[in-house]
Amino acid sequence: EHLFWDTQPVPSMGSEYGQDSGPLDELRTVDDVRAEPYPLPDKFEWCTCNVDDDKEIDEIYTLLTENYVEDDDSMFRFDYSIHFLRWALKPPEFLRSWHLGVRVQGGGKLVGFITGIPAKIRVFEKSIQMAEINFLCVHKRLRSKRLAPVLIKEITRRVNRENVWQAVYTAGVVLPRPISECRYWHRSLNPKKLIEVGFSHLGARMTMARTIKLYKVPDMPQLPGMREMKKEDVPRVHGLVLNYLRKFTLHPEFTPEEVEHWMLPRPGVVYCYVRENEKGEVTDVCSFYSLPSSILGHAKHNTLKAAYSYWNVASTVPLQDLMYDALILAKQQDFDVFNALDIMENESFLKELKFGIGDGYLQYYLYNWKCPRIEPRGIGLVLL
Ligand code: YNC
Ligand code: MG
Repeated sequence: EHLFWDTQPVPSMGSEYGQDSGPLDELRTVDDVRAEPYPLPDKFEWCTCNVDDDKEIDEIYTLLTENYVEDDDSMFRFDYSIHFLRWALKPPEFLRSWHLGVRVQGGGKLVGFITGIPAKIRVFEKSIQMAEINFLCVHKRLRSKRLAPVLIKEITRRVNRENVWQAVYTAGVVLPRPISECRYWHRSLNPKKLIEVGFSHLGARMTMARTIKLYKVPDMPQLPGMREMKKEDVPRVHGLVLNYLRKFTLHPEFTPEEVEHWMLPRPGVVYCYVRENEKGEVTDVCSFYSLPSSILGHAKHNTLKAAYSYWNVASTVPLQDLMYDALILAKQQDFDVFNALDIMENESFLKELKFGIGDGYLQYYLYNWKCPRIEPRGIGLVLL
């Protein structure tokens, strides 16, 4: 049924593992890994993409903007910005060789892409150096030709050559075999536009005026001491995030440098706010990232501005109150919708803050690792 995935070190669909955790493949060394890239069909060649090069990042941006993930009805397609892609692909210790492209032979058009970034991930009681795999994309005109398995095998080879043997990834599709099945929830900030573009619908017995009133939020944060995160906050925010994430079965183990990279505000990319109390101590932090979607074939609107919930730690206030301020701050930044998964402790505020459940699922996967399944509330990892 899965001609490719059935050859890979992933659990088969029906399998359950009691308390068993560990690699699925036999242990190997870097010298056991083939030194040559996998062959591509004629007419194509591998390239290592340099995301610092303006021309190359433009090609990646164009490939993804025209060919990356769409919703089931092809109404929206992710539109990751160039600044976002550079941020996503250049964390501390990133490897250029893990930014893998496929071109038409002779340095021609970029038609395929997949990336890895390094991350230390804790799952159950074990800390593992992994690759986070993302941005798998094949040009629409080259679909269903089995290029994706070659991209996956080649990124795996490049990751293995760095002595890394496990990976984590998410996808909207079901493959062998999810460790967790999570759902997106959506909080309208600009309901009129969301209804106009078909993202949401006017509820039964609701008028537009009542709907706008229902989703209205205050102009200013409601908690005292909310402000943007600054560089000086990194050690304290690192402490808060590291300590908080420990309670989840699957979570990253960030260094201070990674917290600085992933959380310091970048306009148009990532937004992060802290609460500083009367004594000048930072006690709470919330963050979200900007991932717009192209609205396909709409006369009036081209872009849906979506904020995605990221790393949030409430230590002196209810998480719900912190996330209410996150909604207010996202509205200030002109986002149309605020999205959050049902992971971490998000269930504690989703209904109360008027999020509605989405239709899609997000499946979490590990490569070459067997372990018991994890409930969404045990997931402490957000991939971009
Ligand atoms: C997918 N999303 O099942 P079987 S998420 C993984 N992730 O294999 P072909 C996928 N595998 O079932 P197409 C997949 N989607 O026969 C499909 N597959 O065993 C499998 N879409 O290949 C599929 N981006 O080339 C089947 O299919 C085989 O031409 C079919 O290409 C697929 O980034 C794709 O949704 C997704 O661009 C590239 O449809 C294409 O359709 C496309 O004939 C729009 O492929 C964009 C899109 C996916 C976003 C993401 C995470 C990817 C994870 C990949 C797995 C990583 C494993 C770990 C590697 C490192 C290991 C170490 C250590
Ligand atoms: Mg293909």
